[in-house]
Amino acid sequence: MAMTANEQRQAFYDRIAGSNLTPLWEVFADLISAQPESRARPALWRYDDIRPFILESGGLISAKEAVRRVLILENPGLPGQSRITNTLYAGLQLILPGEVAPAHRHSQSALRFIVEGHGAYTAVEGEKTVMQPGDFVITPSWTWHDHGNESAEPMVWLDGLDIPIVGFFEASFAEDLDQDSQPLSRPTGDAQARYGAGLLPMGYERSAPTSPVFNYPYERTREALEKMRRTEEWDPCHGLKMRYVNPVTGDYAMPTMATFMQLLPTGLATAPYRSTDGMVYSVVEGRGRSHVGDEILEWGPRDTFVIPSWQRHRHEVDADAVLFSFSDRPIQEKLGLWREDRGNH
Ligand code: GTQ
Repeated sequence: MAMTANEQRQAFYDRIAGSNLTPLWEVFADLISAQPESRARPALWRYDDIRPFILESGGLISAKEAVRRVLILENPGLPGQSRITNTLYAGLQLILPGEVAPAHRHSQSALRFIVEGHGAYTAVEGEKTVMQPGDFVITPSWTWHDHGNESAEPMVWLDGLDIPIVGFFEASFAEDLDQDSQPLSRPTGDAQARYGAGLLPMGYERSAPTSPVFNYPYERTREALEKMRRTEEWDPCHGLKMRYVNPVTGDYAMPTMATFMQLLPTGLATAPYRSTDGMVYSVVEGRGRSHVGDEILEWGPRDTFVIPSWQRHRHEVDADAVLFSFSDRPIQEKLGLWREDRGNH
């Protein structure tokens, strides 16, 4: 019996598979889609729902034994992959009074966004910074960092790392320091004074692509938003949205992850928006909801939510909202890939 065209093709595919060959035409539409087709889903983690689990993890393992005691926020569309978007990792890290998360360094860049607690510290390259809710703290690629809690309360922060990106490039290196806490060589506040006061030391040149400021305190960010709101210049899609910058270059504070803080006033309903960078949000203040496709994410203080790449969304605000967010936008922009779509086009 003569083979059908399909059978002929399949037999051909089977034969060439032995030579590590496969036909493009069978996979073309998957490889080169007309539009982004994220497998990630919109999702929200209500802090009140998951806080008990975070605290429970504190009774199961110490920060030292765990190295980092973190519950990973896994996108429900990407199970088992330790990622919140296709390119980004996020987790909630707990450090209890008296604990130390031992010093290590790795190729992956990390951001911390403080969610609960007061006064724990992160040490980065010989300087400690004390953290408060709403602070944005950076540990650049390949810098030694350890965390400790000398306060009387548990501290929880959102970790954002470029783990899937570094994994994609197969460029991961990591090592542990031979002591839990790194030696300190600079007083607390040194980086802030040197690089974060609208001044730079004469002759200062920086080769690293990450901002030398490693704590952007919420107090200052919040005050900037509050002063700016008086002009009532609201962007229809974003309200009042600011990006964190590297003061040396004016670029994003980190080379792989963009970070933002935005203020959305009570009663605002934003215009539909989408962009090619999937966004992770942490709610600092206020209440509202985000409509993402058919889903509605109802958010309040300390909640985390994610909007995948190219999913049209809009926000409705019940009470003055302050939202921190991060995405892979710097990389996409450098590669000429980033796109946005404002409104309903
Ligand atoms: O604090 O260094 O959530 O290395 C994942 C990996 C946190 C950290 C994470 C890490 C860290």
